[in-house]
Order: sequence, then structure tokens, then C-alpha cells
Amino acid sequence: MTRFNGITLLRIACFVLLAAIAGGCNRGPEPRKYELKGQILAIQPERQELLVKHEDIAGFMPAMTMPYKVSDAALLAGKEPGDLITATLVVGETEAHLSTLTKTGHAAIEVPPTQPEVSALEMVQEGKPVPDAPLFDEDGKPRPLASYRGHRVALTFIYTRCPDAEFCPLMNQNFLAVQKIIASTPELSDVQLVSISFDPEFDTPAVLKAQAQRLKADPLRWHFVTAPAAAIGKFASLFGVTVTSNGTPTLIHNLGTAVIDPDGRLVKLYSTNQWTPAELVAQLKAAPAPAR
Ligand SMILES: [Cu+2]
Repeated sequence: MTRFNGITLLRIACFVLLAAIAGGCNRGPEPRKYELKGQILAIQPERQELLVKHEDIAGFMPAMTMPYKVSDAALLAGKEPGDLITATLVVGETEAHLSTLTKTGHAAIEVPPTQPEVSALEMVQEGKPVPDAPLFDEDGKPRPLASYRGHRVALTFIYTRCPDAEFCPLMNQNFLAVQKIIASTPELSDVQLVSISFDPEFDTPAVLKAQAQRLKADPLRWHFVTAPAAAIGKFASLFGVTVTSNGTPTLIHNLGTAVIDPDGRLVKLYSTNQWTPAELVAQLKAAPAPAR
């Protein structure tokens, strides 16, 4: 069941992430409009807000679950959780809302709704600084994201108990392959790999250290880190990664892998497992090398 949910999430998320997640370059006064297709998971009439699991929004955001305001409370009339919808998403400089909302059908909700802890506009954007996070490493030592400034960084989100070979174990194998490539590529000697667990209760520093050793992570290049439970969910949400517990050790989650430049700006975000070690290395090479 959980595996099914995981795969469903992946399928939903399995669209090409377009170059600009949110047009940091689109600074014009004209709001941008996008067609959105998805399913209502929850409605909060008092906030004029819907939680929508939506498909890829071409040019704006990969498939994910996000809260959206509606421009007019009347749009919510007759809508209920499970409804399949099409909508017009209007994105201004400081706010985003749905200006039309049409019910096209109804289906059972497959995945229990998880409210992301950030809004669409807070998501990391290519070319923009990635917010800091109070990470700590396999020795329990503070390793905030900001401490990686001056390095090109590839980070990904995992948890050590993940049973689904196509998810976290694949991210681990991919990072291992990237580690091998950078070890033999002098121009990438500054690169740091960071695997961030979103399961800090189980993934204590000792557990993370064992995982790092099992995977032969080079302590100079690849760290397994996490953050306090109160901070990790929000940080993961910034990358579109949401995590749902169903009461078992297995977590339902999606994926997020990012390349960050030496100034702490996002270069590239992959929101599925559809990337190869060679592609990630190419993104690292494309990022500016740190000043020496
Ligand atoms: Cu996983």
C-alpha cells in the first residue's frame, strides 16, 4: 500500500521540471497565468483556500500538493474534497491565487493530505538564495547549510529506512556514482554532497554515520545530515519535498535533489528520480567554481 502510494506520488511528480520553477526573471507588473489540473484534497472556506494535488504546471512548478487561495469565495460553492478540477492560477509578484475553478469529475483521494509548510511563492527558485537550515552531521556537530558557502553543493532528501529501491536507495547509489566522478575530476574538488534525512527521530547521528560508512561515503566529500524535527519539514517543503507518516516506519514521500552554487544560490532542482549522475555532474560543472 505504501509502496503504491509512493509510486503514485512519483508518477504524479514524474514530469520534466522546466527550467524556471518560478520566474525569478519575470519581474514585470503583469501577473502570469497558468492552467492548473488536479484534485482538491481539502477546503478551508474561512481562509478561502484549497489544498490541491496538481499536475505539472508548465513553466511554473512541478507536480505537487500546494495550498491555493481563490479570488472569490463563491468559487468554492459546490466543491468538495476529491473533486477533480481545472483552474486558472494567477501569479503576481507577491501573491498567487486561483481565478477560475471548474469541477471536471470526482475520485477517491489516494494519498492522505499533507499540508506543505510553505506556500508556492516560498519555494526555492533557480538563481535565488536557498534559505539556511540548522543541519547537523553524523557526529552531531552543527553543519548549517550556510557553512557550505564557498563550495558547489549537491543535496538530496532521504531517510535511511526507505524500502523503495527507486527512491532513497537510488538517490544513495546516484550520489555514490557522483562521488566517484568528482574524486577523479580535479576541477570539481570543491564539491560537497549532502544527503539530508527528513526522519530525524530515527536517523540519529549514529544511524546516519552507519549509513555513510555502509555506502563508503568519503568523509571529505559526502555527509549525511539532518535537522531538528521542528525545522526539517519546512526546509524539505522549500524543495517541494513532503513527507507523510502513516504510522509505520515507512514514510510516504517524494524526492528533491538540488545543485547549489558557492554563493548559496539554487542552480537546479530535480523533483523526481529521473536524473542521472552524469547530469548532476554536468549541473555542478555549469555552476560557477568558487573563487580561490
Ligand atoms: Cu525514500
